[in-house]
Amino acid sequence: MGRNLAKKILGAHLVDGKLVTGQEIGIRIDHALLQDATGTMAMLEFEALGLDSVQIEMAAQYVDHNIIQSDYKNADDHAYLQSACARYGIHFSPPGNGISHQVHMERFSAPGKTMLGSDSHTPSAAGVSMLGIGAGGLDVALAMAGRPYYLPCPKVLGVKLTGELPDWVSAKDVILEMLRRHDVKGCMGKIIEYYGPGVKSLSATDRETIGNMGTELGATSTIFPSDENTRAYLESQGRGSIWVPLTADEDAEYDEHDEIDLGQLEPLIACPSSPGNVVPVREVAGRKVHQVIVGSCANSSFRDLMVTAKILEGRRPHPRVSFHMNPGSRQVLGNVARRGGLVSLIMSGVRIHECGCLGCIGMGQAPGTGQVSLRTFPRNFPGRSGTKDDHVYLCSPETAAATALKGVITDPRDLAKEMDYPSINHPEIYLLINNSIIGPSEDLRDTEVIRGPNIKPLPEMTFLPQTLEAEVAIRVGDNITTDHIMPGGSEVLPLRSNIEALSKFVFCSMDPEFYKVCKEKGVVAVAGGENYGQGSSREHAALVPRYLGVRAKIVKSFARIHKANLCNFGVIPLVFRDPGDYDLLKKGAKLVFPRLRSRIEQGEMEIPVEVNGHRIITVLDISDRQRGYILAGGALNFVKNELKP
Ligand code: MIC
Ligand code: SF4
Repeated sequence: MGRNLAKKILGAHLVDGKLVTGQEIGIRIDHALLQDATGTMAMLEFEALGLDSVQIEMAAQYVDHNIIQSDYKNADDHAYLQSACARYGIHFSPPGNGISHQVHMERFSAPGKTMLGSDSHTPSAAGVSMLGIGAGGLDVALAMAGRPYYLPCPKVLGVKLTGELPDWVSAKDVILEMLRRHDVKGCMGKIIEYYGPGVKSLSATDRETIGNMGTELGATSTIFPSDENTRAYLESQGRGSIWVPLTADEDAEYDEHDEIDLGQLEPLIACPSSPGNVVPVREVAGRKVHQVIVGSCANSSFRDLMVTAKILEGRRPHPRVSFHMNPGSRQVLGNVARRGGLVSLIMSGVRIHECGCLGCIGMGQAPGTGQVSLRTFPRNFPGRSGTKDDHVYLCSPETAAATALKGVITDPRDLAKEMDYPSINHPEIYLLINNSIIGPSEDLRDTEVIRGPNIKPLPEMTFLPQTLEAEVAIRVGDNITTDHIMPGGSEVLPLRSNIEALSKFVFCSMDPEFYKVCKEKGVVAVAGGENYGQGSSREHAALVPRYLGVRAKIVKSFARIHKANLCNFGVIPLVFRDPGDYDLLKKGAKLVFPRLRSRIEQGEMEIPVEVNGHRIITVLDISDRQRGYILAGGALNFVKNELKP
C-alpha cells in the first residue's frame, strides 16, 4: 500500500507512538516560528524552563502583530523579544519586515521539514511542502527546548486537483471553494493533501494561500508535493540548493477523498461573519462597499499585489471606497516597486501601509458604523475588525480590485469588457533583502534581557484538588472563536504579556460582567457548543480564563489547538456524552465533580458531573501526558518537575 506525502513526513519525524488515526503521536520539530502577540508569552515560558539556549534546528521570532506603538507597551515587548532572541540564539525579525508566515517562507522554509508555530496560520508553509502546524506558545516553547510536539495522529484528506484556473479566478477561490464545501469545522483532525495534475498550475505562493486558510477549515495542516514550481520559487529566493522533490507514492491511500476541477471554479466570497459563509461573488454583486484591503498572510504574494496594481493602473477606486494595501513583507514590496507596481498603486490613491498584520487583527483600519469592508484576509469573525456589528467579506485580490473600482461588490470577470486579465510572472530572481533579520550569534549570547514594565512574570498555577466545585459563569453557542474568548485589537493586544490587565477583557463582547462574576465566585466553569475555540492559536484564551478561576470547560466539541492549550494550562476540556445536557448548564448552575483528581489519575474517560444535584456524564478524551499536565496544574509545572535533576 502506497503512502501519502503527509504520512511520509510525519513518519520521518516520528519519535513517539504509531501513525494510527486518533492516537497520540510525538513528532520532532525542525523549525519553530513565533510572532510577537503570542511570542512574548512563549519566550517567558521558554525562560521559565531554565535552559541556556534553544535546542532546535532553527527558531525565528517575528514582530508583525503589535506594530502600532501608541504608548510604551508594544515597544517594551519588542525590546524584550529582541534581547531574549539574542540571549537564547533565535532569529529576530524586527517590526516592518513583514508577516511571520510570508517572511519565513521567503527566507527559511525547506521542503519536507516540520515547523511548529505559535500562530494558527503556520500551515502557510505548505507553499514549499513544509509541514507547518499551529500551536499554543507553550507547545512552541517546549519544541524550542528540543521536546517533541504531541498531537492526535490526523486523518489525511486527499484532494485531487485537475484542470487550470480560468482568468480572473485565483488561489483564494480554491480555498474558498473548500470552505464552501466543508465549512469551518469540516476538516478538524485532518491534514489536507493536494495532489493530481492540477497542482502543477499553482505556484508556490498560490499553494501558500491555500495552505494558509486550511486553518479556517479546522485542519491540522495542509501539504502539497515539492515539484518544479517549488524549485523555481526557492531558486528565485536564492535558496535553490535546499530543494528536494517530494511526492506521494503512485498508489497512495487517503482516509478521505475530494476532487476539484480548477477549470470549473468561479470567483467566490465569504460573507459576514464567518470564513465558511461562502457564495459565488455574482450572488452578492451590487452591494455597496466602503473599504477594500488587499494584503495579510493569505494574499500578499508578488502575484497578488501586482495583479491588484495592474487592475488599478491608470484608474481610481470609486469615490466611496477607501482602498488599502497591507504588504506581507518588505521583500514583496521592494519587488513590486522594482516592477513599477508601486507607482500604479500610489497614483491610484491606494493607502499603502507598513508590512504586517494591521487591520486583520483589529490593529487599525476599523470600518465605520454600518460600512461594508471587503478584504483578502483569512478571517472575518464578528467584531475582529475592531468595529462592533461589522460587515466584513473575504475574497481574492481580483474581486477586491474590481469591487474597489466599481464601488459595489463586483465579479472580476466583468472587467474583461474593459481590460485583458493581467497574468503575472513571478520574478526569476527576487530582489533579496538578506540583512533585515538578525541571526543568532555567539557574540550576542551575553545580551542582557530587557524587561520593561509591560513584561509581567507568569502567574503561578495551583494543582488540581480532589473534588471540584464550580459555578457556570457563561454558556455560549456553536463555533465560538478565540476572538470571542480573548479579543484582539489595538486596546487589548498590547497587554499580551500582562495577564492581570488582560483578564478584564475575557468574553467582554458576549458578557461584560464575566470578569466580575469570576472574581466573585472564585472557581468557575464555561459551557459551550460545537467547535468551541476555533480560530487563532492564542493560548491566552486558555491561560487568562484559568487565571480568573476557570477550571473546566464543558462543550459539544473542541477545536484542536484550543483543546491542547486548555490542557497546557490545567483547564479540563470535557465534552457532553449526551449533547442534550447542554440545556442544563445555564449560567449560574452549580457543578460538583466528585473524586475528580482520582478519576483523572486513573485514566477514566467518563467524568460524572452533578448539575444542581442532577448527574450527567461528560467525556475526557485526552492523552496520559495531558492528564499529567492537568493534575500538575499545567504543563509548565509538569515539565519543570521532569527537568529537575
Ligand atoms: C489571528 O489571525 O487570529 C492571529 C492573531 O494571528 C492569531 C494569533 C494571535 O492571537 O496572536 C492566530 O492566528 O493564531
Ligand atoms: Fe496576521 Fe491576520 Fe495572518 Fe493572523 S491571519 S497572522 S493577524 S495577517
